[in-house]
Amino acid sequence: MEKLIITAAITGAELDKAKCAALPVTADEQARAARECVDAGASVIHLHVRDDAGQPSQELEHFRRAVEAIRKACPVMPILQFSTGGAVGEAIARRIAPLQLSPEMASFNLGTINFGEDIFVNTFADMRRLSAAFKSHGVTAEYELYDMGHVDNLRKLIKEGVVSPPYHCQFVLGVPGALAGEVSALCYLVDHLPTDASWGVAGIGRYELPLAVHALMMGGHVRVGLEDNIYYAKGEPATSNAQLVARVARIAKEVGRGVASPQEARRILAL
Ligand code: KMH
Ligand code: ZN
Repeated sequence: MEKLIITAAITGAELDKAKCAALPVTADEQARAARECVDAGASVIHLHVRDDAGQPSQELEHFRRAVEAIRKACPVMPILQFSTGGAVGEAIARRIAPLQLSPEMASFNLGTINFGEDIFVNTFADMRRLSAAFKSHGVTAEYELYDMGHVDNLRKLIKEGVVSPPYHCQFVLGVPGALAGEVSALCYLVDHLPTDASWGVAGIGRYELPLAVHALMMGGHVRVGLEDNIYYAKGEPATSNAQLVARVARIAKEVGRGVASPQEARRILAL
């Protein structure tokens, strides 16, 4: 089986320190978190950034300073995967903007969902616009799928020639308002992917650990981190992103699945 790529979603856009004391928010905190996650086995950092007030931002300068801090803190540079999802409600033009910095990867959301009490909007027009920006800045996409129909959306975009390989897919399961993180849902999604796609899974909240364990046995990759889940166990807050990464790396090693370094992940993802 291919080595396991662990992605750490370290910050997200929906949380703050009042909800999660361990959440890295400043560039320095994000750099420290990224370093600890790489040391624990992560090869990809899914990156949202914040402004000086700690609010979610898609501004280039805030991405720049986070990247700079991470570069300084990490002797082995992880793959940085910028978020083009941003915070719920953010306009598509602002979400696309960080692609101008040509990160190695960025997220590409494949459809509209309810997101708690809000709506996370990703129309086909948004996706076409996003794809054009990925192409013009030479950025590799990670496709985010939150619902069963999102595999059909991917197939439609492929058929229309809007997107082209590689198709790295992340199933983000358990968002309130979208598909729950049941193993049967994961199996459906895996079975319906284009044959040349690779996949990973990000279970939200209580789904994080069981989906991670299933994915690593099924040959998929895994995303964990405080963006997705703030608990280590029921009623026990996670103390850091690295704590969540280390557990997955430990389980992977126990079951004989090697964990990819950032360089190995670059090869696997054809970056
Ligand atoms: N913050 C969510 C509304 C992404 O990073 O691409 C969207 C999100 C997805 O986090
Ligand atoms: Zn995100």
